[in-house]
Amino acid sequence: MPPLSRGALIVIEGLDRAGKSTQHARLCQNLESQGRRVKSLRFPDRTTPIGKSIDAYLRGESQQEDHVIHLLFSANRWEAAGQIRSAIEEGFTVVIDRYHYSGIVYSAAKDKVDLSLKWARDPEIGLPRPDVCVFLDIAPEVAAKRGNFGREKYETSAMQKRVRELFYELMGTSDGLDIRVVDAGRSVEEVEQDIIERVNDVMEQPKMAKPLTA
Ligand code: T5A
Ligand code: NA
Repeated sequence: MPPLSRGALIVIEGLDRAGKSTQHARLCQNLESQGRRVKSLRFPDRTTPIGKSIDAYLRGESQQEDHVIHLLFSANRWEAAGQIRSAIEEGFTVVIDRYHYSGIVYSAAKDKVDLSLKWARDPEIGLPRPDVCVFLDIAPEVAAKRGNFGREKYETSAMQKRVRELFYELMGTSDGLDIRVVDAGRSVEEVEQDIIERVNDVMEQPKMAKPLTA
């Protein structure tokens, strides 16, 4: 393992119940067992004051106007942006469970004329840009059969179908350059192995920790 001047920024993305948190935990362990210092984060971070508002909204305990909740999700990332940047500079590999990709796609999936992918992306400009985003792809029907589906706000078949379409639309933009698709409909171990391969590809030469651009 060659020494890195900076750590890599890795994101795990996908539909609800695609297995992100399961794979996020395994990836952190795998990277640690390679001898790397790892910092693990997730969005939404439900522990901050903004995160608590998001949590109440997702659980149906409070209402938010669609643009407002979008900006709260984005603000929740900006709260952590400085921490992410310093960790990378200190040589930590930062692994995040959901990031701005979810932020953009879930809001745009509401299909409001004034809530386009572009509108949704603008508040994210300037956040640390990932070296790689592994997108766990799964058919919404398969995801819906996994544990606890349907508990939170966006866990309906119509919403998940639209979210998946928009993830593919996003892959056709500059964000797509960072995305690697992994078939998440297989066993936990098969998905894990695929993720390690995708991540190892970029680990040797992480990019220059650039911010997201317009
Ligand atoms: N959101 C999020 C926005 O709208 N804007 C934003 O900016 C952000 C960041 C909450 C919601 O917020 C939205 C998106 C979401 O709708 P969350 O807190 O990440 O986001 O959601 P969670 O409920 O924590 O996570 P998910 O529902 O997305 O589940 P995961 O993490 O994808 O799946 P996981 O690993 O918990 O697994 C789910 C179940 O499947 C099993 C697991 O054991 C578990 O029971 N499983 C498998 N079963 C079979 N085969 C496999 N390969 C399996 N892998 C896991
Ligand atoms: Na999760």
